[in-house]
Amino acid sequence: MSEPPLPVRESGTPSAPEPDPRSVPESDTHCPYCALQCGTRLRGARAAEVTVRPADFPVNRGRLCQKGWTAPQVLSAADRLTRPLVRRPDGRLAEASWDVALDRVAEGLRGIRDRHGPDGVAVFGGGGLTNEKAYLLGKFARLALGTSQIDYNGRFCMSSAAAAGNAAFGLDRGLPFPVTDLGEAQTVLLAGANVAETMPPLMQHLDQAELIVMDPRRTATARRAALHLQPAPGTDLALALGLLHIAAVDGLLDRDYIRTRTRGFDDALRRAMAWWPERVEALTGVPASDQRRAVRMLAGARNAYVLTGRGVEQHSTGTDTVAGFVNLALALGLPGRTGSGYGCLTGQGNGQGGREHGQKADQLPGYRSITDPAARAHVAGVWGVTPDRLPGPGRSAYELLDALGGEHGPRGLLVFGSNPVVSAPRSAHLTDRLAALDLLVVADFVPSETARMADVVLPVTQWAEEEGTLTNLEGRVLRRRALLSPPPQVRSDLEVLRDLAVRLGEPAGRWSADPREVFDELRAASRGGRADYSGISYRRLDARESLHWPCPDAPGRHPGTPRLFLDRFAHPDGRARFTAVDHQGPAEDIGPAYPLYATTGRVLAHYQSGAQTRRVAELTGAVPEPFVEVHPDTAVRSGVVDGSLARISSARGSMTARVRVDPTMRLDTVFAPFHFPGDGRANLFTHPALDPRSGMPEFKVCAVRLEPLPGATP
Ligand SMILES: Nc1nc2c(c(=O)[nH]1)N[C@H]1C(S)=C(S)[C@@H](COP(=O)(O)OP(=O)(O)OC[C@H]3O[C@@H](n4cnc5c(=O)[nH]c(N)nc54)[C@H](O)[C@@H]3O)O[C@H]1N2
Ligand SMILES: Nc1nc2c(c(=O)[nH]1)N[C@H]1C(S)=C(S)[C@@H](COP(=O)(O)OP(=O)(O)OC[C@H]3O[C@@H](n4cnc5c(=O)[nH]c(N)nc54)[C@H](O)[C@@H]3O)O[C@H]1N2
Ligand code: SF4
Ligand SMILES: [Mo]
Repeated sequence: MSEPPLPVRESGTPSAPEPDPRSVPESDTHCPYCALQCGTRLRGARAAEVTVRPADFPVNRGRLCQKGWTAPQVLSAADRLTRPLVRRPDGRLAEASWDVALDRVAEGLRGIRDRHGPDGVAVFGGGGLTNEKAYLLGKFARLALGTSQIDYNGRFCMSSAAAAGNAAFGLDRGLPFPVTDLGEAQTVLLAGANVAETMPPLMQHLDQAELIVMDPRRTATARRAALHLQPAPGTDLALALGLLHIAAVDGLLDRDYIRTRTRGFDDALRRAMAWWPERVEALTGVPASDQRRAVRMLAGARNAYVLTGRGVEQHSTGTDTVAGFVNLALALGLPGRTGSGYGCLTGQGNGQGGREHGQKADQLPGYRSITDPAARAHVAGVWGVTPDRLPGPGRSAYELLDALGGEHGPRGLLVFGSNPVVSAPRSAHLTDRLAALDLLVVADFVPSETARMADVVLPVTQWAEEEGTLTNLEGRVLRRRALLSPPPQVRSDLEVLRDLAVRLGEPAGRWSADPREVFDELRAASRGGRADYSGISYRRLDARESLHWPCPDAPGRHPGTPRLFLDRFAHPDGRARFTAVDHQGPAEDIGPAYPLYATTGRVLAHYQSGAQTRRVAELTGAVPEPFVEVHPDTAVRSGVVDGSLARISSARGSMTARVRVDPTMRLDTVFAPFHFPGDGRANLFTHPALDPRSGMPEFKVCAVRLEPLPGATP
């Protein structure tokens, strides 16, 4: 797929006069990247001069990772989008005025709607959007477009843990406790999480604990562990069942807790009893003695936590697998106790808030269900419409992308805050789907691989140029504060949505683009919902109050809820639920044609699709190109050598990557990061099988073949 060249900008941003050093602006805000949302203090009068240092914030306590330190460089990226771009008849993207660009979008959307009905247009959002943006995007889809077809990249992220958390606890908040509580732990099980690379400042909260790390690779995190369990990809549920089995047989269950605080234990245990240690060892490769040691470490600790990451969640059996780990935690009496617990390590900057305010296909703000008549009536009331104006649930993310441009699928797509050309599974197919659209609109601040395919590209503000709120992995609501004003021709996502809504015939009074006003509307929409923000205000956040939702607008000032479930779980009877789950293999197994498991994930230096971090010299210097980790013996068998280029192929497609031989890899498994574009996309080979309960794709396991790149010199 050739990408049309981008226009050369005619003139740079006019340079401002030299700032007076005594009046250099400063701003306390948070990192633009991951869900840890490290507190930062920015300083600088111009984009190219912004410096960052850690602010006084309990989550990162004086630390940042390499991405956080270099984040300001994206503000002045050489190819930063500073003017709207519209595709011309000759196929080239050319600069245009906002009026021309927005008219083209509105006209295109209206035309598709006339021909195909409101579900002919779709919206794809992101977990990096502020709460205000996520909220307004959901409202825009339902009201201004009238479409049910909205979903977002969080579906690819923590949706399995969310589904399992809702089922077990009656509520989904990634960590139901502040990260500082982890400092009390004696033992922490990290199941499929590589926090030393994905959330480095979190490691300081784990310094006191003995870590058990469950990962097919010997990661930086695994190297810090007291015990590293190295299962084959996609076998975690068997391992979780095996650990529960051992706890039961060895008399390590918390019987009192199980009796008084949970339901459904017997059925769950019955399944686990079929997974004795030797059977688990045969399937997973984890020695029975290590399984026993893990259970003793967890059950014998005064305080212990079980934390899951994408490694166990991004599977077509992800929800059941998380349930297996929740069952283990419940059987040991951990959740809902001070100093112990279960949590999912949410990933994106606003991965938590982004899943609460209505950009999900089945959801209305406040973590409400779009099929619940009372929820519809409440939200319609806040929006000033009758409930019958709200569409029903739409397709989940991959199903939505897969349907684009097809006979019954949407013909137009608006993308805010995602780069699915790189990050969605089976990306060659996805690129075809995007190319089949009548209208693709992308709002971004850099020409991402997805933006390069668009008919209209809308240049938007970046984190240091905007106000808003995000909710971090602990459910703590944080203020993003502007340091700089944006480049002159750049608008905020909120302004873009308002301008489009008005062009589509919505009354202007219904669409504020002021973040504070949008937040106040979000508060009202969330009032009484599961994620209740009604007691949170910019004023309280700016007074440096630490506020975790739920925080209802109660008489007096609700202090927020840093710790959930201490008295009761969120089900009506106050009890947590075990789920009776059993192991199932991955959607695709290895065989003669594709003899190796491939798994995918992250490296410290890059973020997600790399759209931002591949524009930072220091980060591309650290990891310049795609690579594949492989055991030396497997490399020999595959005919590839360290440092050469190889092809990793599945039944869906091939990725090209530089070979990194690593003797700590399993013989049957290779690993590739998904941060790179073009032929280096790991998602060219990943499997799009979806978890039936969460819609999560099988990013973490499929069958591949490794071979030398034809024509490349070894
Ligand atoms: N540097 C960096 N940090 C990030 C991000 C980033 O892109 N870059 N993204 C943020 C986001 S959105 C997220 S979701 C988080 C993700 O944070 P993590 O979940 O820590 O990240 P991953 O690397 O996707 O997966 C973690 C580990 O799972 C292992 N794994 C693969 N398959 C399996 C399996 O079948 N079983 C088990 N047990 N483990 C398996 C991988 O080897 C990998 O080391 O990181 C956040 N932080
Ligand atoms: N193979 C494989 N694939 C994966 C994963 C994996 O582990 N393996 N992990 C999955 C996970 S966990 C995730 S979270 C996804 C993430 O994948 P993506 O959704 O592609 O995430 P990003 O690369 O962060 O893309 C965000 C895009 O939006 C832009 N952007 C950032 N902030 C804003 C904003 O406020 N407004 C607008 N308009 N644009 C903004 C950025 O410049 C960037 O182009 O990838 C998934 N894909
Ligand atoms: S750990 Fe996450 S929030 Fe903290 S500096 Fe790194 S990317 Fe930013
Ligand atoms: Mo994620």
